[in-house]
Amino acid sequence: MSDRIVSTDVIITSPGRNYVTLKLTTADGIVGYGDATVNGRELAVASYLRDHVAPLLIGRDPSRIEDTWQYLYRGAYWRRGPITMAAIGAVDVALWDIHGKTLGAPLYKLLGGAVRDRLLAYTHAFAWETPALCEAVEARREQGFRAVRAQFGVPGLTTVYGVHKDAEQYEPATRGVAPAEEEWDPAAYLRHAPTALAAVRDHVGPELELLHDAHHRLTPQQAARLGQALEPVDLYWLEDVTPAENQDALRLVREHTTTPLAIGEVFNSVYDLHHLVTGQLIDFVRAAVVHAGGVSHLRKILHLAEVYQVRGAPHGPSDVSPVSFGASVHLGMAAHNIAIQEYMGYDERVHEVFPHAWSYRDGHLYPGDAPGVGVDLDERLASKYPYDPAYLPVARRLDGTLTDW
Ligand code: CS2
Ligand code: MG
Repeated sequence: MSDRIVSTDVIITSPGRNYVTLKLTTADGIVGYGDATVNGRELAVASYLRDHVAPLLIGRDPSRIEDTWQYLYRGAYWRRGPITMAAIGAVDVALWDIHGKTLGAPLYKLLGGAVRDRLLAYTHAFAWETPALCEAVEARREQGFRAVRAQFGVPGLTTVYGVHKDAEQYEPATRGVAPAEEEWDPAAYLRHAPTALAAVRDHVGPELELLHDAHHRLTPQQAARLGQALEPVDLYWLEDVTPAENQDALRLVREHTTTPLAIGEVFNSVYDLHHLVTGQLIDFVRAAVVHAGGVSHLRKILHLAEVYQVRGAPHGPSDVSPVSFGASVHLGMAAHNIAIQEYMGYDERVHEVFPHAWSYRDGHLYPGDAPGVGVDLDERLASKYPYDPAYLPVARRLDGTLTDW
């Protein structure tokens, strides 16, 4: 007789930042974990799982991964959206984890096996001033990274998202019951960005891959101008230039620049990006295992993208837990058109709470050969870090109007 799911648990822990983890246990005693973290909306997805999904899972055959995905997606009248898709993603990853453990095989072997020996990673460097930014990028290269995202301060502003003035790592969310407020001025940013990034390119030479993230804050015309101005810098990509809802914006940007474009960390399903892919308006799709319905759905997105020579580059900030990050590394090992995986890195406490088989070495990621996803949860340690409200900041332009994410 096939195995059955006999219990479900949703565990929220905050070892430096909040994570939501789904734990499924089978009658045979096999445990699978899935990540359901939605930065700043953790309790909403925990409730979706506990109140609306967990009761449907009891008694199910855990090997029916695709059927369970279809049941949770098509069976719910209210489809898509970040909360629903993160919940479905958590179930999907937990089921793949159980499947791998049942068969004694690491996830990437179940996804068709390795198509590469190692997965290229990129990480972040930031500094307020340009000389310090050049040093920060160089320091990342010394740690072995071959691809680095560079973010910088803007003269005239006092704050810029992702650029902490006195910290080596940045954390996207800040503790508290309401978002912090930051400043934003597109004109000041556009005056400064080409100079800052050209200085970094001069400093590091031609070989290091450089990336930059505009965090959805430009109009199509501003984004087109920026893309053009950055062509001599030879970026690996320019990310999230315009708000994700207005997809036609990318047509205008595309028509004016050969700078490669990446978008999609906030996309939840293939329906959010199919026009971008089929219209060949982007070069990289950044959807993540956790936010785009798990391994099963991200794989479908990648298959569509493959037809149009659009490559995958999954989102991997600190707010993607080591569980779905691990699943993403397995997928990156097995999916031919994944180009690169973001690896922001984790606080030491996070590594301790989520012991994992995946590893980083010399600019690359390795999934490891533990069965399933190969990431555990130390529940005793997790319970020492209770949920602590934290939010992404919001930004206002200099006249006080709220700007886009
Ligand atoms: C960023 C993230 O990693 C990235 O590319 O855009 O820091 C993003 O802002 C956060 O993950 C939002 O939760
Ligand atoms: Mg980003």
